[in-house]
Amino acid sequence: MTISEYNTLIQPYSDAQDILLARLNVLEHNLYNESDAHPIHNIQYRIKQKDSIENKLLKKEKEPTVMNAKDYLQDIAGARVICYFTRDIYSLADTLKFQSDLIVIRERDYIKYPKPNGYRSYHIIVGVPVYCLDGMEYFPVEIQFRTLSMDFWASMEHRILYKTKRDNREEIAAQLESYAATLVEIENEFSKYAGG
Ligand code: 0O2
Repeated sequence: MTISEYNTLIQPYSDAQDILLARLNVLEHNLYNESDAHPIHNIQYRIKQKDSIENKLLKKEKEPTVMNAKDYLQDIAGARVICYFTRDIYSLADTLKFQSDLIVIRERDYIKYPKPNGYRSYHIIVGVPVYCLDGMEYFPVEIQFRTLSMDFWASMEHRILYKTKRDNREEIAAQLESYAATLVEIENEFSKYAGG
């Protein structure tokens, strides 16, 4: 895909991402208006780079074209919402799911069902209506909800092991899995002090 094709491709995804970020901010204000207990620590977001889109399509054994990007990738727009506690994640996600103009495309709850390597996070792909001159189309935005400790673990694992080749992989993986369990315990302890 050319740079110009890439720029045209990502525009509506970027619009969908902006709409969703605005929704999340409004939700946070409405849900927690009266208290100081803001549930969101920070939000990161990105639009997938051209190289990354092409590589992901090739990995899926698809030609790296604009059409295939639209058909096969649902994480061109992505946001990572870092919360303090797990209960905040479910309150935000549940409220988001009730917004009648959004559609839930896919949900993966790696908090209730962590991955065998210890990865924990709640993923939801939401279809956001984007209106343009020739009508409305839903564009997917992938949201990863994580607590601070889940994000700490996932960021480290991403750096150390995820998609990397290492000789002593199994040994490191076992260590990281045990750290994930320790972090769950620590997070539960912190939660007790915040009314959880
Ligand atoms: P990157 O480098 O973060 O962009 P797909 O539907 O094809 O996107 P999948 O695996 O079916 O991929 O979807 P899933 O399980 O919802 O995971 C999507 C994203 O979650 C990954 O994106 C990672 O960001 C994150 N993730 C999933 N599993 C792990 C894990 O074990 N460790 C870490 N650190 N992150 C994970 P990408 O595109 O794979 O990677």
